[in-house]
Amino acid sequence: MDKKLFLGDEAIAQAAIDAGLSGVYSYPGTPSTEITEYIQQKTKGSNIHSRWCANEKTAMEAALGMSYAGKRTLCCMKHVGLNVAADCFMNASMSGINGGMIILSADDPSMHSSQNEQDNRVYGDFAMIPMLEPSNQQEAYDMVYEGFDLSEKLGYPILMRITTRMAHSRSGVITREQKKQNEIHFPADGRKRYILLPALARVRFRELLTAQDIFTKASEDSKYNRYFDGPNKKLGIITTGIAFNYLSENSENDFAHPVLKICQYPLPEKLLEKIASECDELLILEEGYPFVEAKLKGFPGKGLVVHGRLDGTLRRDGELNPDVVGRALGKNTEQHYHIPEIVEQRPPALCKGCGHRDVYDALNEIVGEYENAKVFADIGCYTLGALPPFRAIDSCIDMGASITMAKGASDAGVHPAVAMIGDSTFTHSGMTGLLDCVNENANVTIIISDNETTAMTGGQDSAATGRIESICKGIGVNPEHIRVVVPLKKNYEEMKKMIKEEVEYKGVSVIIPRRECIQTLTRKNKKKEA
Ligand SMILES: Cc1ncc(C[n+]2csc(CCOP(=O)(O)OP(=O)(O)O)c2C)c(N)n1
Ligand code: SF4
Repeated sequence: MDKKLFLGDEAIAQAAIDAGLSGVYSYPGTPSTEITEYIQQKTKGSNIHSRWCANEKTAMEAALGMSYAGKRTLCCMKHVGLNVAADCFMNASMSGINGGMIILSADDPSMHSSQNEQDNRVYGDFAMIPMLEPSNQQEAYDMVYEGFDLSEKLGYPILMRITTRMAHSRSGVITREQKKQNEIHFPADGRKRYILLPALARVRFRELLTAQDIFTKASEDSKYNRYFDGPNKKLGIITTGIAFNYLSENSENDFAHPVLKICQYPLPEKLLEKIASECDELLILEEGYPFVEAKLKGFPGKGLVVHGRLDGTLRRDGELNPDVVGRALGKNTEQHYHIPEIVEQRPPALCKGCGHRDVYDALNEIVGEYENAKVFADIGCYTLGALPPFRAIDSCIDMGASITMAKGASDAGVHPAVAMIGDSTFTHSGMTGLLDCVNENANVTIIISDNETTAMTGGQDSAATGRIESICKGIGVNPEHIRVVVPLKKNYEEMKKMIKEEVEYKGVSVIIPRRECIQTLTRKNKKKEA
């Protein structure tokens, strides 16, 4: 046993390694990225798979394949990544697993670095699989360490949901003994479970429905779901995940009211019945959507008075913190956790010398010549082209949407319809959209701004490096309209001319401005010097 100071993400990663992990399959996304990076660092040279995947769907499918072979596997992503992996996710709840499988979703309430604040507990509920939601870093470690056993015992993947502060704050964590990896072994009833033909899937779905009582019993018996008695029963408080920490910060040694701490789902019905019958009213403290609150409002025949995000006791959006929780408890809390003005007012910007800057300067000049030009952008550093001084883009919806939105707009008659996408985003989910464009010879100009890395999430390897031209050719783009340029001031006129020519070309064209991200380049150079 060792005590270490860990980020939540690091605690999860270390626990997976200690629990006999054979492979982590992930695509980067804040606040989940550090889990895979930690495993990459700590297991270099070992037989544990840790290379980044092309997207979250390929990651989850590979993880399911490893689990099929009997080994323990972890699959990590940010919350919106689960939308991409949802097809596999929903169907993995039908097939079940063989080797223990934990799917880690890092949600981002308050949208510190995301385009929405979806609460992925809804997905766990949707797929009807057990979920874990730690209240602190030690629990995150323990849940993962024991979670593979739980997954193997129940026969289903486990969804573990964390939020930004859990991922990115530190605490002392006691680690446990290293377990051996599982040997390869196959499921005895493999073909009945993993071939989801309708006749077999119907059987599996009934089994999943039957398993719900077992999952609920596991929640009721779980050490992570705890009832704490308190003297004032006018109010009972239910917390989920990290909200328990925030409540504890607002409490003296003991709780003034009964508290039900929920960190394992499905909801522990008996414990809920206990607190509902003992207390006059309930206050629900949960990070994200009013997930528990909404279920309790419909609790059959109880007529419960339930306070939370739905009745305005807490804000409907945004993350919780100890102050927000204090105010919901009726305390006049000072705002300890306000954002310093100097930070709040600093807008994000592309780094000085970034290649995306040169691309936007040239693009702005060319599209400025057309009345109805639209630039459909995507997700990455280049999304910052939305802000001054560039104001160069008209959309950013989800990874890959630039190419397909440009196609749809072009179908509607927009010209020029330009897509602006990064290299990693292109291989994540832009390639299939390019195929749609090629199949219909859509009149679109696609700029794949290639900085040879996944810069926005910290410079992870990009699956596209060294192969964008061949991918485009393979998909069927006319090689004459695959153009490469180095986005530097000295090539500015050449870049403008290229964009103009391809915008005027009636068909699919791809322009690849290629220059390494200066941040990754600087890091590489520093390493060389050291
Ligand atoms: C579905 C999904 N997965 C992951 C992310 C996190 N994320 C945002 S941008 C990005 C990749 C950016 O890389 P690239 O397209 O190469 O552009 P760059 O930042 O390098 O300019 C990632 C992984 C996300 N927003 N959505
Ligand atoms: S990190 Fe790299 S890609 Fe992102 S803005 Fe800075 S230089 Fe550009």
